[in-house]
Amino acid sequence: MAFSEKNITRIIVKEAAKDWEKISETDVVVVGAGPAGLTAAHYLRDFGFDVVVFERRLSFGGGIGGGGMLFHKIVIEEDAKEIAEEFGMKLEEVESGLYAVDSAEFLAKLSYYAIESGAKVILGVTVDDVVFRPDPLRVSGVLVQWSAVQISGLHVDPLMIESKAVVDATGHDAEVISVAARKIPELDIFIHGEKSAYSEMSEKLVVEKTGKVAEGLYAAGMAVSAVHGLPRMGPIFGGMLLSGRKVAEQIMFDLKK
Ligand code: 48F
Repeated sequence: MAFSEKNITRIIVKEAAKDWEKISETDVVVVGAGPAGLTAAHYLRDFGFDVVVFERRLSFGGGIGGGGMLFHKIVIEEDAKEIAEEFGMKLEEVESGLYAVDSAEFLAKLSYYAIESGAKVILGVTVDDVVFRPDPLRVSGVLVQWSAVQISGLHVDPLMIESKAVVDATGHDAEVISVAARKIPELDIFIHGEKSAYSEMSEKLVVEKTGKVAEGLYAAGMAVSAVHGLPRMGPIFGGMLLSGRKVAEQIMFDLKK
């Protein structure tokens, strides 16, 4: 088989350009490939939407890989067992209603199922702003930049993506919603900021409060806690799975109307 370096370059540039052309207009942008974002991406694809996940880092999983203080286990509670099993996880019931999973297994299987369902995951890209339209006021996309460019501090204009819905699954800082709250005051979003830990309460509230924060803009996972001032919960992850599924269901309901 004959090929040279130019073939490798051409394939990479052409194929990546094809993807970017396609995702410049997509149904749903998910920001962050942590547990909430990956779960949301999987269910959104199941509901038939085109989904792109932008992840700042060059790896999946957000806070999963670190387990609990680097011990390689995470905990899932009974309510989320069904979702974890749908993702093929082997759950070990250690106490009544509490299951332990290896962080590597949790991370790999969530990532696998998000990709397998057809979500396009692009690593090394940071979302640093949103697109909006007045009349009716709504968020209608995101601005994206290579994370490497952001880190370098170079002034490079980003590219823009149009979408019907944006999911902030960026974790504890709710980065996308924070930017929207600051730059589009008409959206009337107030970021309360996360509280100290109360795990049981937090697991329940994070799911209850998951959903739309403005037209076209949704919160999932720990971004929900930041926006609504909920307590944190540490390395118990059932709420992240349930929140990811719930945001997908809400978007399906809103977009199919
Ligand atoms: O932080 P992260 O895991 O958020 P999550 O899905 O889950 C929280 C848990 O990991 C844990 C917890 C619950 O038990 O307390 O902390 O809510 O994943 C967020 C991902 O988003 C990426 C970030 O690198 C991480 O992988 N991210 C953050 N900001 C941006 C971003 C951004 N502006 N653009 C792209 N990716």
